[in-house]
Amino acid sequence: MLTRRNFILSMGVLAGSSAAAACPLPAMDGGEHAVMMLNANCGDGQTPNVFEPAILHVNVGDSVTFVPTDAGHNSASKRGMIPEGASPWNGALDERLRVTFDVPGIYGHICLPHYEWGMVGLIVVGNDLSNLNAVKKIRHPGAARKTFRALLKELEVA
Ligand SMILES: [Cu+2]
Repeated sequence: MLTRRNFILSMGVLAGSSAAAACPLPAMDGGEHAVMMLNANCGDGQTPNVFEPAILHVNVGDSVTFVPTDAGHNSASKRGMIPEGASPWNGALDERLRVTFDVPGIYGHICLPHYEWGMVGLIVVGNDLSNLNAVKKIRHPGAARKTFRALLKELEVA
């Protein structure tokens, strides 16, 4: 029987477990990767609206699933920030979207509602940085400029 007290207890357990479970990346098999869409950074719990990981390295032919761990986000490839011949994607809000990467190179992607607030990420396929200069030329509004610059710098020194 669900008494009021039990109801409150079970709500507490649910809230606690979902907060703890939000951070570790979902387990994926070889060739399958996940990027979580989060309201706050796992590490510091502060930086709002992030892709986790912000930079993901995958092999040619691998797939990435954008996971709507938190609500209100999407992933869309940024025009001019994907390799020539690659297909763009544009996930709906809260959509769990799986994208397969057959063309090597750097892919920049953004969350449309939080683009200006710096919710952006990079996926590098096949360790290929040959479109780096093209990617760096793209202009961004607000905090996206700073975040993309920081992520691209991380790529260059890695
Ligand atoms: Cu977002």
